[in-house]
Amino acid sequence: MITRKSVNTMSDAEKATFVHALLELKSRGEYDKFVHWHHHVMIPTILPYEPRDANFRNGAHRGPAFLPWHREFLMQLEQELRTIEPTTFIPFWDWTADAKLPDPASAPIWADNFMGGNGIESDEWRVQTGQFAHKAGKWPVPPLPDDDLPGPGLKRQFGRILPSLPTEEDLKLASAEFFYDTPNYDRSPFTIGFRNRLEGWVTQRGDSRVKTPGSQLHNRVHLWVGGNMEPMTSPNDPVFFMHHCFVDKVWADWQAVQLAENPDAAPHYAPERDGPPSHNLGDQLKPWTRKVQDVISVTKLGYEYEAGPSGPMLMSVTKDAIRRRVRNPFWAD
Ligand SMILES: [Cu+2]
Repeated sequence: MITRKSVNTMSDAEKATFVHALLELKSRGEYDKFVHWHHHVMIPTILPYEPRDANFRNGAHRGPAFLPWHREFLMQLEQELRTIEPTTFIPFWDWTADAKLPDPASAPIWADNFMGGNGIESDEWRVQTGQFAHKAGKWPVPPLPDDDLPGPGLKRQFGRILPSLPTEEDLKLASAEFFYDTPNYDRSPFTIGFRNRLEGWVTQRGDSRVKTPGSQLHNRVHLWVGGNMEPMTSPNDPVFFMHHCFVDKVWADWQAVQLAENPDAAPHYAPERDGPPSHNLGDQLKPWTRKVQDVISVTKLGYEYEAGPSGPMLMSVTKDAIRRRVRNPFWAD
């Protein structure tokens, strides 16, 4: 069983091992296929009455398969990293913890011994510190599709597009959702469900309880980091995987709560069938072989999440609720 830890509880040795595995994978020419997989999954998977537009929905985003596709994607990377460093794992970046810091740029994830820090404007927003910095010469990244920033190298622009990371309070709006996803299984701000919330499409337009304008949760983190995290080639920034690892942990926590509270509604995924192609429970997670239904249980897949600060907090609230329900069958929250 692989235990994925928080970036904030990893030892320096574990960080060094993880960084080494990434750099080695890159030098072997095996990392860039992850960027291409993410980029090329832009296959439109639309229902007959929907617009013929790849941006409407694709096999990995803006629909129910967002979470299972990225779960498989993370496992594919982790498996390859472990052929280089057999004890390594993908750590999760709890951005709600960093949102509490006076300066999230000072968080451990951006330290010199890990992901390196923000970019600087005088150098086309290239990252200056750590092993992934352009000048360290170990992490080649092609130019962004941006005429104003024509040069290569890893780039970040913390807080420039959106000024803040999502908070614990923001995340609770997603964790409190009962349905995994609902028709039309899209990215409308009005589409109800855990997946659409966590992906970040339910904005103030769709729900007045949302505190900050603009993109939420998963999407907001891509935009807050900026630079290479903006386009569909976002795995060019290795922080992509730590971000998505936390998204996957939030899903795993939600699944555990749902299984405890509403076991009859398992597998807690929708649609089971007749939804957009590539997004149904029995559909294949392209370009790999596993199907959505094969990646529902993290335990069956052979990994678990270390109980980070957000885990027990979410669970303890819910455990109380479960206890109340078990004791009193007529209880309603
Ligand atoms: Cu993402």
